[in-house]
Amino acid sequence: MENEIANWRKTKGVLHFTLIDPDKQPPTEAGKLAKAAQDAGSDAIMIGGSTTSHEAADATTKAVRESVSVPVILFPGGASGVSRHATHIFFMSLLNSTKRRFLVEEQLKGAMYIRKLGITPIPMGYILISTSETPTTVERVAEPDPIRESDVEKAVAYALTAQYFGMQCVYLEAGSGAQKPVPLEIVSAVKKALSIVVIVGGGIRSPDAARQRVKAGADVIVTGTIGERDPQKLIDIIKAVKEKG
Ligand code: 1GP
Repeated sequence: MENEIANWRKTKGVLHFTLIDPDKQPPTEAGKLAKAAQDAGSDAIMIGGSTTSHEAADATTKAVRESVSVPVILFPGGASGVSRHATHIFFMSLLNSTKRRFLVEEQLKGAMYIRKLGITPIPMGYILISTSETPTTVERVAEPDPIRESDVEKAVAYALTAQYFGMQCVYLEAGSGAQKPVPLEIVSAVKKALSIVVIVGGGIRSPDAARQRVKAGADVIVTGTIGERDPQKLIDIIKAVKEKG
């Protein structure tokens, strides 16, 4: 299987992906948000949420695909998030979930359908880092084996597990709307230990927060919430991600 995400990283440098949650706006609005993100320099649009229905995911993916030319990558909370309108799908296992459903069951439900639709899967190890006192939605749903901010070695062990499973990338996730992003110590320790692509997201709301995580070794920065609230901030964050050295 071709490693597209590593190829994008090689040719385009550090990447920025924009996450759109189908539950947060109607499809036409999602299309406009995606277009604005693409115009601001975002390299791909991700579509997903922890509680999204198939109808919402499908309609939003269609509207986004019609609005942009960058890859449209599904980031599903489960098999219901699969849509034929996407170009790619993160075929992901939530490695520190304690629920079999998020480790392999939803994937099993979606696999045959993905083959039939011909969407390109990007195998990904998804790792939740608990940075906030109030659990984020994804934490409430996934009931993770907790990785706290100081559990650097535990985070590295999970990330290595993803690499040894043969996954193409690892996603260090603080959760959408997290009070604090993934700590720099975890980003840099994971980057040092791994040779696969390192994606970092959740709670990144300033150019500085993005820049620091790129310096720590992130290959891809994901933002969601900020693009909905403050389009100018999104432009500044993407600029920071794309700064050289
Ligand atoms: C969530 O990492 C993404 O999966 C984006 O999080 O909405 O906090 O930017 P934010």
